[in-house]
Amino acid sequence: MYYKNDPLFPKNFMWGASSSAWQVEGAVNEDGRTSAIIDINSKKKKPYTDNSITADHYHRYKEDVKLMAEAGFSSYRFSISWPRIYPDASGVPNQKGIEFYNNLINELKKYNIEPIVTLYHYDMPVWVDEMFNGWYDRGIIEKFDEYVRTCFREFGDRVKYWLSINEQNMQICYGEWLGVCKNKDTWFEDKWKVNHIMNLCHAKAVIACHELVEGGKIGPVPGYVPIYPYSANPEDQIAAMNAEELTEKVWNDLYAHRKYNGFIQSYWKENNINPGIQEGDMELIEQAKIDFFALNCYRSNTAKACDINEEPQEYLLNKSGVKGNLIFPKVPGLYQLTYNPFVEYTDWDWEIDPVAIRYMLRYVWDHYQLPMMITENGYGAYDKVSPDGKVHDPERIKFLRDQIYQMGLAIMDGCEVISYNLWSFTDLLSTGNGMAKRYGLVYINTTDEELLDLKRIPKDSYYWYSNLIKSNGRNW
Ligand code: BGP
Repeated sequence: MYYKNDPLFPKNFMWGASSSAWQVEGAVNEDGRTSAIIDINSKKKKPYTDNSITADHYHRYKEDVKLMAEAGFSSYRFSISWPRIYPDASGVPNQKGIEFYNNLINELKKYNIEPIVTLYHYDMPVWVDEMFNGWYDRGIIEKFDEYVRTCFREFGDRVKYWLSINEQNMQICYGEWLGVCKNKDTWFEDKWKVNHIMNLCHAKAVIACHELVEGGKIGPVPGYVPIYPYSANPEDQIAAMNAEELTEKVWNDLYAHRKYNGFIQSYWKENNINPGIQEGDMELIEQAKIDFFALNCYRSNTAKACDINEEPQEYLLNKSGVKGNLIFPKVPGLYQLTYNPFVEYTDWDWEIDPVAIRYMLRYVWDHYQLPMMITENGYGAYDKVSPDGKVHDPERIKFLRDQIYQMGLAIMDGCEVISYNLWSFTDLLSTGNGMAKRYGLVYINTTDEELLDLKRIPKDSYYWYSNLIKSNGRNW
C-alpha cells in the first residue's frame, strides 16, 4: 500500500543495536574462558580474523553502554559465550563468566535498556566439540540444556527476551564457512541430521525458558534473505519458492508449526535422506511453542529455474570485498540464484534492497502471525577516520534510513514488530573480513594489521540514529 505520510512506530517500540560475544568481547583467555570452535575457525580466515581482542567490549562494556544510553537506546541484543559459562566438562559453571554478564545486564538495566540475549551465536566450547563431534552427536542436547538452564536461572530475573540459536539455517546452508560441517563429502545427508539435533536443542531452550523465566519470551533467529523470482516465468516463481523452502521456510515452519513440512519430507524421500528422527523427538518439538520471531535481514536474493541436467554449483560467497567475486549456487531441478538488475550491490556483492525488509516482515507475519523483532540489519563497509577526526559514513545512513523506513511501512501494513536492533553498535569482527568490514555506529580505532588504542569514535550514523530513535522514528 502507498501511504501519504511517513510511517509511525508503536509507542513502546524498542530501538537498539546488536552484537555477538565472540565478535565483540575479546578477552578470549581471561577469567576462566576456554576456547570456542569459532576462535579457531576465524583464525583460518584471511585477513587476520582473530577474535582475541576485537572491540575489547569485555573490558570496556561500561563505556559502550553509556554511549548506547546517550544515543537513546531502549534495547541491546548480545550473546552469551558458552565457554565463559562452562569452560570445561565438569558441569560446574564459571562464576567469573556469570559475573561478567551480570555486570553487563545490570549496567543496561541502569539505563533502562532492555537486554535481548542470544544463547548460541557460533561459539561452541572446544570441549563440547571434541566430546560430541560438534552437533553430530545427540549427547550435545543434554549439555546444551544444562548451559541454557544455567543462563535462565542466573539472568532470567532481569532478561525477559531470549533468542535460541543464531541463524541455524545459515549454519546448515553454509556449514563449512561457519564451522558446523565436519565432512564435506557426506554433508548433503549429514546436514539434516545435524539440523535435527539443533532443532532439539532449540526446543529444549524454549521449554526451559518457559519453565524457569517468569514472564520470559523466547524465539529463534533465522538469517533471512527474501527470495524474488527473476521473471514472470511461472517456472521462476516455483524456483523462488523452492529456494525459500531450502534456505528458510523449512526452518521457520518447524519453529512455528513444530513439525517438518511436506516439502522437506518429500525432498528427503526423493534424495534417500534419513534425518535421524527418533522416537519422542517430535513430541519434544511439539512442546516448544515460540513467542516471537527474531529476524536478521541484510539483503535479498533472486532465483530462476534450473534444469535437472545442469551441473550443481556450490554458493561461493564474495569474501574479498572486491565487487563481482561471487559464484551463485545452482541446485539442479530446484533453483539457481542470480543477480537482480533492479538493486545495487555492496563491495561484498550483497544486494542493497530496503524493500526486502518490508517483504520479509509481510511474509513472516502472513505465514505465522507471531510478533517479530529485527535483530540484525546493517551496512558493512571500509570506514576511515577523516582528517577532521570524525568518521563520515553517509552510505550507512542512507542504507539504514531506507531500511528503517521500509520496516515502518511494514508496520503500517499491519505487521506486529516490537523492536529494531541494527548490526552493529560498535565495529566488531566480521565473520570473514576481520575488522576491515565495519558495520558499527561507533568506530573502534584498531586494524587487522596493527593493534591501536581501541578508542570509541561515534560515526555520523550514530548521531543520525540517535536523532531518529529519540523522536521514535519521526526525524528522518
Ligand atoms: C550475520 C551474523 C553475524 C554477522 C553478520 C554480518 O549472519 O549473524 O554474526 O557477522 O551476519 O556478516 P559478515 O560479518 O560476514 O559481514
